[in-house]
Amino acid sequence: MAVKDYIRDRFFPHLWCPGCGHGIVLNGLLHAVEKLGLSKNEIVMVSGIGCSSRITGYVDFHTLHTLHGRALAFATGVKLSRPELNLIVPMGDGDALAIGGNHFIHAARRNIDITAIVMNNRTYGMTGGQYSPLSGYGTSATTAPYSNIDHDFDIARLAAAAGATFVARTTTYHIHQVAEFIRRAILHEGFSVVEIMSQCPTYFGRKNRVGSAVDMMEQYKTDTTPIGSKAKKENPALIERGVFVEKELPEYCNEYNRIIERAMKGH
Ligand SMILES: Cc1ncc(C[n+]2csc(CCOP(=O)(O)OP(=O)(O)O)c2C)c(N)n1
Ligand code: SF4
Repeated sequence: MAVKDYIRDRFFPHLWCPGCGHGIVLNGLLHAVEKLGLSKNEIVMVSGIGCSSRITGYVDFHTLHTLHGRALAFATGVKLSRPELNLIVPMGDGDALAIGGNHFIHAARRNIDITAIVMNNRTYGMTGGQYSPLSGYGTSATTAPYSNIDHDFDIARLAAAAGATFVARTTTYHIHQVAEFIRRAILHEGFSVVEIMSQCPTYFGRKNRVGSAVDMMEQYKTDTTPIGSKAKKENPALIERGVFVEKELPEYCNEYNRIIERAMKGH
């Protein structure tokens, strides 16, 4: 199947602003799925609410557009009832880590076989540029006109600490890595997290005067470095890109089936 066969033509043109990074993530996702040769019926994509969550409307898989912050809870239900399907959950940083933060931690802890894609634009794009937990100290937002006093945190480290068995990070500038990490995350059996730094020129970009979408992507190039690089040692402020965790641990649906079998046998 070709990449375009996975798209729902009827929902185009898309609603993202010119220069939004989320379309690049969609591109990477489609290439990952095409490379894996998955049939549309083998994929269930579940999303919450946000500009990022709109991805679900544009792909011709089984799709569920649910509640803000609750996509992983819905996806957990789907996966437990149909473990043979591939569950993909695209989320914004607000969706995944503000209102949905607890679901994120516990899905990781359970190691349920779901691919979580976190599109980190450091803002609530859909609702007009309020600050999110990932905005960072000293940034400006609609709700922080005199600068944000909340600190951010590292999504990849949180995911790893909570128990995710595949954790990777890249940016929309590194489009080949976007497709490759999503492909590996889908193949991985267990909870996988791919954080993709994805620019919101309309709100984060404008409020923080960081230039155009192209400028923001240039910054993804200059502000990031491969994991463990020499550059990171010289400049600790650089953000690391790459695969942080890739390990095998018992997967939740398999474990659950094992418990059901034991219960049926009565011991
Ligand atoms: C329960 C609930 N609370 C709040 C909202 C309003 N809301 C919709 S999207 C959103 C945040 C979107 O930000 P993010 O998840 O980071 O995605 P982005 O739009 O930046 O891609 C909020 C607060 C909602 N729809 N439902
Ligand atoms: S508001 Fe930001 S995140 Fe939403 S579509 Fe526009 S650029 Fe993208």
